[in-house]
Amino acid sequence: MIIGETIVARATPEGQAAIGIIRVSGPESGRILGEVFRSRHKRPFDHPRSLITGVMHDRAGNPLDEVMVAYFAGPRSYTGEDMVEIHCHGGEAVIRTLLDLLQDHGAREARRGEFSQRSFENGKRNLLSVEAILQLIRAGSREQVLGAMKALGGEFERELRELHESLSALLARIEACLDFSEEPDVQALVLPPVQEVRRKADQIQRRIRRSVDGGIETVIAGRPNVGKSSLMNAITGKRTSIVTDEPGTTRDVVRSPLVLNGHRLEFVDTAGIEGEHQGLEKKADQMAARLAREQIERGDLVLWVTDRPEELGDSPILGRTIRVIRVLSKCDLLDPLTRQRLTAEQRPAAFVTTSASTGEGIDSLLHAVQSEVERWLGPADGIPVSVRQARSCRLLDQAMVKLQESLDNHMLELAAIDLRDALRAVGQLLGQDTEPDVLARIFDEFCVGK
Ligand SMILES: Nc1nc2c(ncn2[C@@H]2O[C@H](COP(=O)(O)OP(=O)(O)OP(=O)(O)O)[C@@H](O)[C@H]2O)c(=O)[nH]1
Ligand SMILES: [Mg+2]
Repeated sequence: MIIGETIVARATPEGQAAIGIIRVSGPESGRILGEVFRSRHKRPFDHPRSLITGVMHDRAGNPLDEVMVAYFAGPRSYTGEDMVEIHCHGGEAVIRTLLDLLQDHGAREARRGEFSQRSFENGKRNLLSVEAILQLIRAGSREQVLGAMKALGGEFERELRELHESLSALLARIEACLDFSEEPDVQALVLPPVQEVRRKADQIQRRIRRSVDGGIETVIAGRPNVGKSSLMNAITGKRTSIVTDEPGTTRDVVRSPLVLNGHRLEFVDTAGIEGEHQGLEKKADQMAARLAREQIERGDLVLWVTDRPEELGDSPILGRTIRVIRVLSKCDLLDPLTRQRLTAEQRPAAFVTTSASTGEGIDSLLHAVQSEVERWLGPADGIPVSVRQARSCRLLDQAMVKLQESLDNHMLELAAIDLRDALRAVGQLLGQDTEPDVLARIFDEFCVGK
């Protein structure tokens, strides 16, 4: 990246809107603004960080739009450089014309995430807060907004720095003990700080929310005609999927979104599948079954539906699927004796009994889905971590487990190695010494203009 260049991009999305915002950043921002903007009242440079009304002009003096501009003198700006924000009318042609004008006067079109990258490289933001901004923009629910704001507010960073300090202190203590490891009270000496780092590391692990791209795919699967589509409609409260009494009704994959306690889910209704040797006659049926299997493999969570209690233990095709909730459907059709037996047998969370016809059990099913998602990803308003950060969290977790083992076995040398691993993981989470290609990947996920 060449810091000397002045960059320009729209900050608002394409399409018509009341206003559009264009951002300019770099040393030439002020010069360019002076050339294209005229105001009858004030000069933006005399009133930095305030909105000034005026008109944009091309080189020939033609007025192009009435706008409001704000001038930010570096380093007091988002990027840390001189910046201009232009609030223009939100028409495509207006914005395009102004972008061309600004480029004509020497600005270059910004790459994705370039504004944030400059803010990072100029020391305005660290990697954690840059990534928190990305999570905030992507948040799909109020809870996720709250979670991203916790990270942006520095809460996560503070906890990580505390853990980093405790780990370093413990390492120093263990290294000091290494020469005396024969002495019986060495263990007692390191035990309290070990408990403290464990507590801090656990707290961090508990409070984070791992991210998945898009909604959490929750696939509804089972044999034909067990009531999958009816269940999908009952869950989402919409008639997205066709229901008939004939097996083989659903062929295409039908999707319906739902926000569940702050988690963005995408329910996916699939065609029925039989065991491996099903004799499907029609090509369309065969293709539908293949599509369903692919969905099951790809899904984040599978609701395996059956209408026969004796089949609750079966899972013919769930080989590699990790997260499965078993659902007994059509429970309104069960005879009272079977119902009684099932209630008596039912271990908590082993399966959920539902009826799409009466609505029974739908809430319990949603509860089970929520618990499963939170067990996997953490709470919806937890501090969001990127895939990169999630990897570091896993390393931290592994290092803490090994640390405990090494200490249990009185191997202080090994414990020191584990502590260094843990420190490295926390350092990665804090964005210290991040490789350039990792940085490039992070900023590439942003939109242009951010
Ligand atoms: N009594 C009762 N009938 C149900 C219930 N849920 C579904 N059914 C009936 O079961 C039949 C099949 O329902 P669907 O929802 O189409 O089942 P499906 O699993 O999607 O079927 P395919 O797409 O063909 O695999 C229909 O006649 C539904 O009315 C229920 O909870 N109780
Ligand atoms: Mg169906």
